[in-house]
Amino acid sequence: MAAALLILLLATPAAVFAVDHTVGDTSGWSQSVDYTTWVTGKTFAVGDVLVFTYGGTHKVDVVSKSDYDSCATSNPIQSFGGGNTRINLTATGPMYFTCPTAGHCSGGMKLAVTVTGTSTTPSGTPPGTPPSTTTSPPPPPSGNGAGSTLCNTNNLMFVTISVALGVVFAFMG
Ligand SMILES: [Cu+2]
Repeated sequence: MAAALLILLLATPAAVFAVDHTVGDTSGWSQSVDYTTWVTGKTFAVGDVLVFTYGGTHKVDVVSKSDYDSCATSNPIQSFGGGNTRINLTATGPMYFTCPTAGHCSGGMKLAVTVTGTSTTPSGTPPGTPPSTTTSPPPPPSGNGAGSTLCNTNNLMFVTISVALGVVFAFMG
């Protein structure tokens, strides 16, 4: 089981290591959390998920910055209810959430996050660059006498013997 899991991890692209952020942690989406404090120090990346859990008196609205600032509730970009809402973060930039229940946003039930690019992708090494495996011999020189031909033959024999020894040692070890 552990080996299978390891293989799965190794074979899985980095995007799978997305993070579920439970908004407000154990307090959830409620009036008792300061979400400005909650987001401090957290990183929200494309591919991550915001998980809102809340009671029946609340909802989750995705709103514009101006509606976030003013707590306007009449024109949400998206509106969710039901107590369990998962917001997939699909684009970089700021996102704004409020609770549209009267008085809740102005009471602090509002959340602003800034989504960054995928943080799990290591930088510097572009994918798809094959390691340099130059095992093919150089092209034989044309009409350059027996010396170089003999040299090539010796090299080939040396490589063959080395590989054979390597296989033997591998089996012994
Ligand atoms: Cu509310």
